[in-house]
Amino acid sequence: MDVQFLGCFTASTLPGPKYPEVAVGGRSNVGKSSFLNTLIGRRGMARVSSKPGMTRTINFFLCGGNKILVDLPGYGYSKASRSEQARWAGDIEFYLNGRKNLKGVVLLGDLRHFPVASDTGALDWFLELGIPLLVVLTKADKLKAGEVKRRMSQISRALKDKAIEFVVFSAKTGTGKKEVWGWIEKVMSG
Ligand SMILES: Nc1nc2c(ncn2[C@@H]2O[C@H](COP(=O)(O)OP(=O)(O)OP(=O)(O)O)[C@@H](O)[C@H]2O)c(=O)[nH]1
Ligand SMILES: [Mg+2]
Repeated sequence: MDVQFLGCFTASTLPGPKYPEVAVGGRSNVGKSSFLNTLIGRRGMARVSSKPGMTRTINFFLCGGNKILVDLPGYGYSKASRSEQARWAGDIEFYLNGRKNLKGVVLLGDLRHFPVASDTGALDWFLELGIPLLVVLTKADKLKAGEVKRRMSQISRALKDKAIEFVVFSAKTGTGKKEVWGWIEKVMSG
């Protein structure tokens, strides 16, 4: 697939809506940028770091010439200054609340720990947007098959009431990539 990096933006520099968009949010260091790289099949397209707080702007990737995947800054990065954290939160809020061509949001969680408190907060926030939501549980490669199954049934019980869809994913092995693309295509064509 042809992928083009369109740039890093903040609330005041966001480009006008041109193509349908799906945004990827989640706490800092959970693996959002790695998730995007695996989806688009480009290792270094979105910058990844073992230290939290890597992505500090809203980053746009044009995929296949007709859809945009959006890498959001992570929340809960405690080492950033208060004012910087407030700016990110403001950027994310501005983007999510006002984007007419936003067709869906992906909330990334760590399969091992989901839902931590900040995930629950983000889940409610994203649900309130009233657009399709997919929970992606990443880093599945860090668990044994039996553990993955156990976590999946726990999480499925936790999400059942709200009828939230989820996919188990690994940026390392590509597990879940097909399902996620299926969901993206579905919400973007809707
Ligand atoms: N084993 C494994 N490691 C992963 C996976 N996804 C991400 N990582 C690692 O987790 C760390 C954080 O990944 P990033 O993709 O930078 O996380 P992020 O959510 O974009 O972080 P911020 O931009 O700081 O919010 C890196 O060291 C990645 O290599 C995965 O599926 N499996
Ligand atoms: Mg990132």
